[in-house]
Amino acid sequence: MSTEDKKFTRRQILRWVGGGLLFNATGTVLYDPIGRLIRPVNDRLGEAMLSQRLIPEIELGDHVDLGKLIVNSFDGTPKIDLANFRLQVTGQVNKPLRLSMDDIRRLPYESQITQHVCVEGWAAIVQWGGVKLSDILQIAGVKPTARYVYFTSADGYYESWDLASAQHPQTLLAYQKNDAPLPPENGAPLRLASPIKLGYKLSKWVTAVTVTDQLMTKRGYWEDQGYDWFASI
Ligand SMILES: Nc1nc2c(c(=O)[nH]1)N[C@H]1C(S)=C(S)[C@@H](COP(=O)(O)O)O[C@H]1N2
Ligand SMILES: [Mo]
Repeated sequence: MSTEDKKFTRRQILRWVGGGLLFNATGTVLYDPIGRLIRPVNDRLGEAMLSQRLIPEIELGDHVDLGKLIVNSFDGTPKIDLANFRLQVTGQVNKPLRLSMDDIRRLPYESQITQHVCVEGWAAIVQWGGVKLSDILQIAGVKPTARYVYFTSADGYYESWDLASAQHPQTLLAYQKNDAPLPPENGAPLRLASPIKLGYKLSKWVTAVTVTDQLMTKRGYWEDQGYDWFASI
């Protein structure tokens, strides 16, 4: 038997054992064609364990400074007509919303200094200012059946989050960065900022927030190319 054959056979056995899932030696799922089978269990565990934990705020000091975000956009900075911009909040909510930036600026302001972590191997300490996503969700009134929140962006980027992470008190829709208005390349007028999720979960140029009771096949721009969906830090 050649090495190739052996590998193939081992893989097949792993597949048979896993019932369609491919595990490595530590039991981590490497290949999961059905997803639904194991995901709900992991999600709920993750939601319970990680989503409500508060991340300590970073204190700036002698050796801790605000950092510089490396602009990371899959398709450049989209043009957004700010005068006519409205954030749409729809789906499983009692009261769908269309909010202008003036509406959003009138909501309670929240500021936090947290670390942005990109899977590509860089991180930056950032001061974010904006509104808690949970405040907006509360105004819209999330229905009891709701479990996920989808984010649509002006550049075609899309993301989905579990509801608990979206409602985390440190998950913001930010319009300000490092004590200045949020620059266009970093997601103006509105982007997600949260210390509980990796950079790719933090959608820039958010135009719509859609509350759902299930996860769709398209779960996120990078997730659909193999990156982890929960993406907790
Ligand atoms: N709409 C949109 N949001 C996005 C991205 C993108 O390409 N488009 N890239 C993500 C990635 S991978 C990272 S690390 C951060 C980078 O944010 P920054 O460009 O403000 O540093 O934005 C995230 N949000
Ligand atoms: Mo990233």
